[in-house]
Amino acid sequence: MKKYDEIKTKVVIKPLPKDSYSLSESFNLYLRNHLGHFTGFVPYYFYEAMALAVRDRIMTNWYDTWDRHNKPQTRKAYYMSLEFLIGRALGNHLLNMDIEQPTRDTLLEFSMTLEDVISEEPDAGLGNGGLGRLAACFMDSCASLDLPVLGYGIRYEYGMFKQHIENGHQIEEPDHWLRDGNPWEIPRPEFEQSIQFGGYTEKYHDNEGVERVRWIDSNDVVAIPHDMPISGYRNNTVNTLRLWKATASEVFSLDDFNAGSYSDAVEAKNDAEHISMVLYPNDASESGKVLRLKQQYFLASASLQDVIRIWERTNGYQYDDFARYNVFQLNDTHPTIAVAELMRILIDIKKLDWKQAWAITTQTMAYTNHTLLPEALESWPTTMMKSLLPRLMEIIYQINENFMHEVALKWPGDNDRLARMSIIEEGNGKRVRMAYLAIVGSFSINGVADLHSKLLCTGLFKDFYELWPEKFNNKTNGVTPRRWLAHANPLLRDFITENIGSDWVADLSHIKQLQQAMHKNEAAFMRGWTDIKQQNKQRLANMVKNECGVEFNTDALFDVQVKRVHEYKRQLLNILHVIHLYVKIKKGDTSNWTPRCVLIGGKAAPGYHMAKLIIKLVNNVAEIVNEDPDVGDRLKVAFLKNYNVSRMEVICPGTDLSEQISTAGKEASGTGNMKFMMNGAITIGTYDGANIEILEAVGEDNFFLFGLKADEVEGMRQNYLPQGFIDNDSELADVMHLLESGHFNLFEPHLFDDVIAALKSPHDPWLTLADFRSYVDCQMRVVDFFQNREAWTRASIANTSNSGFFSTDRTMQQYNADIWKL
Ligand code: KUQ
Repeated sequence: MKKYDEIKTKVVIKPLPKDSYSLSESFNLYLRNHLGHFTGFVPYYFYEAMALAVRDRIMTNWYDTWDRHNKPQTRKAYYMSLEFLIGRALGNHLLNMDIEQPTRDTLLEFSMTLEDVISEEPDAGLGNGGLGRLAACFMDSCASLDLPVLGYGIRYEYGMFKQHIENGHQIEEPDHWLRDGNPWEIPRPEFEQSIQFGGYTEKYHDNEGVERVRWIDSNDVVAIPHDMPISGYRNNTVNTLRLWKATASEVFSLDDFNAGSYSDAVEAKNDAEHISMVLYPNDASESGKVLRLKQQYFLASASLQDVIRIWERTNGYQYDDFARYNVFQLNDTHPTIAVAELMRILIDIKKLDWKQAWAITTQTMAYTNHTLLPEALESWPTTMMKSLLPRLMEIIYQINENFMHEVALKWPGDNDRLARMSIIEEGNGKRVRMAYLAIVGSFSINGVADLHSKLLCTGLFKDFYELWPEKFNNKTNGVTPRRWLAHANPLLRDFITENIGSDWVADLSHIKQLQQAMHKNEAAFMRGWTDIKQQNKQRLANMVKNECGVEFNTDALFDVQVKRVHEYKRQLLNILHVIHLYVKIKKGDTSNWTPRCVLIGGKAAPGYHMAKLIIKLVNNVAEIVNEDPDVGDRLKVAFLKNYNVSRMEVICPGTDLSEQISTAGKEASGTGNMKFMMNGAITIGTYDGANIEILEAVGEDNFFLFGLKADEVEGMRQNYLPQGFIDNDSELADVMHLLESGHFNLFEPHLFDDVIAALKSPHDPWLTLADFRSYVDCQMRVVDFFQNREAWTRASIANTSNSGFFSTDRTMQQYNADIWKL
């Protein structure tokens, strides 16, 4: 048989033309020959045929990039993440490959618009929120910068649940996004990997008489890679996102099958396939479920084995310079079991000794922390870890023992410190602290915004920072300007390009030039800017009308808070302000009133009672406010259901005011804040996460800052008396009174008792009432400012023109310069 490489050099695949004639021909072939649709009009098939035609035009670049990035002596990074919140792909590829116009032309033959076809694509919702979307933006930037970075994730059959609202309550519905297939993915069963679970370990002596450990009697699951192309912006680079699907292994099911138990065999198959069945819908909180640990190990093991397979193909069976050419970035602690798994592979399978294996591991692993919230810090019971992953548990104990020696050497006799820093948390029910395993096993540890990284060093990871200060660094998050400006806001994209050329799409630092461009013809520039904002507000208003049945007038201030619903993000503070405005209107205190449309959207984790109650409260307040004839156009409130990536593409261009109002010190970074800023919204926000850096970039005249700072929050906690704030602020008292009177739950008595109790509790961790006055005053400054439309427009332009830093291109360049060194 000929070797693949020999054949490959003979069969040269020519890139397909990208003109509308050729595209139309491909499209028709797919629609009619491949998919078999001659009659009827099912818009989904138009999407599918178009996606396949476009994919054909990605393919040669994909091969070329793969070859180029897999040459020997090419250092590569692997972004390991349990989440990639990609959203739709078609529009993104069209932009990157510059074939939007031929695509429009082709569809015109069928009297279809591109927008109709694009909206047929289901969102790939393989993530919860910011952390998953960040991974997707990183992939986009790495391709656009031609960095050899491979993404590794799980091909969940069901992504983030779909959110419905019934009688104001959140109802979750499964998101079977793969039901009609996925035209973008290429399954590669030839590169399957086997993953072990359960069983036990035993010692044995190998041929050379060396004592070794083997892991036996395990139930094995097979991981099958499915590759998704990640195209770079007009640079012919196509990177790979490799997603693993779990299936039963032949051996696994055949045993039972041969024993005559067909149904047991099928059950085993089901068990295996459950591993990649569904994304855990908890954002910033731990699930603690065995299946979640299985997912984590499944991803880590399959990906590491895959990297080693590729390594051996080009480098043979030597691992001396493995660490020179490979680096793993762990997206939070979720894939951190990779630290122990790489040790296992190198020691048990590749027969390296502990020292060599540890050197390789600690030179290739890098860990990103995304949260300080204690409820989100992962720790697994050692009992669970031992029964599911017996060999990994042994290795973790060994890592910890060595580490404890190191600590004892540096701080002799400091037993408290030993206990504090131990990877194994003692006490009844021992647990493995995954963040500590990640720190001990990595050469780099980073936070995701300046403040967050500082708080890691002074708080959560203080002991570790004292031991290894050189490991700690900051990498402020970003968002990709391709999706979040060029694709989501075509009107502004064309306007910007008319004014400063198109270089900004590939290098957002150029966006600064908007300021000078504006001065050339200020009046026209400002008019253009406001016109576009109005049109984008209309597009958003249409969506709100369709989805919520609420009429948003585009002359009003569009005030938007969309993000996961969580107490620390303080959607409640927003609602208290809405109630305050309602009280004012009812009192007739409406002279010089600025009409405001408040939009709130976001999903609550299905088991998070308080978050779900907040959604219900928003819906009830919206109903009362919107139906009150005294209120009219002065105030509108809508809860937008099923907030996701493609909805954000409509929301952020149409927003005037971006709500980023978390309790200071709690939001690690935030990335929605950056999407809004890029699209010319002005932020009302606390001194938290990346808000701080946004404020510094744009200047305090163009940002509405309010609330306690992180250190003030900690100070206030000692002696927090919410009742005092109510007693000293008649407007807050009015709001609380109305809420407590049951005005928003007239036929559902006591419905909001838990919300009220949480707000009034001296132990409220989010200190919502402490920031009420500052927030309401700040909102008054907002409306004053909005009345002067010219000033507002200037601030809006300032926000977009100063958003250059918040491109993930910059973030990725910093990861590369400081950590990856590709
Ligand atoms: C935790 N932690 C468990 C799924 C997600 C998690 C399961 O990451 C964003 C930040 C944002 C932070 C979010 C995060 N998600 C932390 C999570 O809350 O502030 O912008 C990306 O860094």
